[in-house]
Amino acid sequence: MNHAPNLSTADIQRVDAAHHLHPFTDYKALNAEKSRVISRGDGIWLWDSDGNRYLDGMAGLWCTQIGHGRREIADAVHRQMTELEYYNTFFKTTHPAAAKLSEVLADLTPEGLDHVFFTNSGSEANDTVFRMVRYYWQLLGKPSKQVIIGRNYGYHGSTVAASALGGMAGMHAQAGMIPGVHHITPPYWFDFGGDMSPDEFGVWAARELERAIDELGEDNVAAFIAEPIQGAGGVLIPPETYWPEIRRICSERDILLVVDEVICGFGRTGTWFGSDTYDLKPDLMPIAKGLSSGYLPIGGVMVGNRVADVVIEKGGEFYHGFTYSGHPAACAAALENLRIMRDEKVVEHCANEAAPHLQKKWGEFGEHPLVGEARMKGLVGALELVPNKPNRAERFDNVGQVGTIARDFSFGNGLIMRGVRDSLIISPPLVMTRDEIDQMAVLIGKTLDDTYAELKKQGRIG
Ligand code: PXG
Repeated sequence: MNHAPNLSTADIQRVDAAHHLHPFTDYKALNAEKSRVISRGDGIWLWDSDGNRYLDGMAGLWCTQIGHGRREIADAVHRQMTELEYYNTFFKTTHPAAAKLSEVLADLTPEGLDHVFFTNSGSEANDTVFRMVRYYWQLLGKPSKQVIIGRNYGYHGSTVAASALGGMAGMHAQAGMIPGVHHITPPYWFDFGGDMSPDEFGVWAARELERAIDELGEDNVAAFIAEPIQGAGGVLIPPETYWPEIRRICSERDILLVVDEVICGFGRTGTWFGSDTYDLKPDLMPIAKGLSSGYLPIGGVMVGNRVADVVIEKGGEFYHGFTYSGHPAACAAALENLRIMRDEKVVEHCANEAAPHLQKKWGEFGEHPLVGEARMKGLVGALELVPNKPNRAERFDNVGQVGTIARDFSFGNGLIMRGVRDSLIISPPLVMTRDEIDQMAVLIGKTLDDTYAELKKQGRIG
């Protein structure tokens, strides 16, 4: 049912501009233009209120693994809402959907992650990490272990703790930093690799962690938090040497490994979790997004036995939780999403069909005169746009402008991609068919050509 049946596009834009403060938005700049009003979704397609169709190359916001408009999820949520629309999971209480989902997640996630703490978002999941990590070390009699090491360009959410764990300088500048968080260089060879080969750089970047632990003192370091592939930071795919070296360091040093699977989880990299792709053994694993394919808000922290045993056996009450932790309707949406993903072998489809097909196209885009690097893993990728190929050190002035120009051409061509600095990012639904990928590739090619022509016109490339 349309809840604004009598509103024209112009009416919606007007009331939106008057009253709605959007996330991550320059309000004056937005109000000088107009919001795009997205009003319908089906499969990989979205429609705006004027009937224009877009291919959703970002799967919503890195989350609609199964695509839009699956009736089964609406039906499952409807059933749950008519039976028990809400009850909490505090005070020795549970309900069937939360209990069942916790069992399914323990089964699906990497070995040893047998418990889940439910949240409503990835940000809350990372706030939960923050508290649980420090609580764990307190319970072990090591309260000095407080510092959590994250990475520049990392993204772990937008609450105060989650944004501090992330490495987005603009967010830190606006909110101030909280003490006890330290950031290291990310494994972003294209920007920071210098003269090193990707493999050499992967080891160097991993050893940043070792150097940071030495500098801060192992007795003060509680954990390292990282995304398997940094998503919002620009799809930074680490060299193959990075994660094995991080694993070595984490096993030699007395710190916890927190693997943020909010983007990489639920099939994005071609396995159920980025931790499967990179053979990681997380102590804590935040999840969200693809857990419900975004149909309702739900997240959580998978807690490994090392931490769970201490928190359960040694801890008293853990003073933490949200009114909607394990909300019944959200759990029902997640359960049905995971049923669809399993029954329809969505992850296998991604790994064996969709990702190899898109990766072939990606190889071709790497040849485009505007593209300095085309990287992809599973169904998440980036195209780095450069003014003077193959010189990877040379970048456009006013970082972000060219990425925005390209992103706007993409929208104009009916394809939603994201611009991050001067790269174009893609993270489409995992259910894309080969034919749909072919259609998407045509739009990406056109976007690159349009951007190239525009930059030539502006005299920004030779
Ligand atoms: N961890 C990771 C790895 C994320 O990508 C979060 C945590 C926070 O999740 P919530 O549900 O609190 O948003 C995220 C979220 C972007 C963009 O512009 C990325 C995210 C959110 C909003 C925008 O790429 N990722």
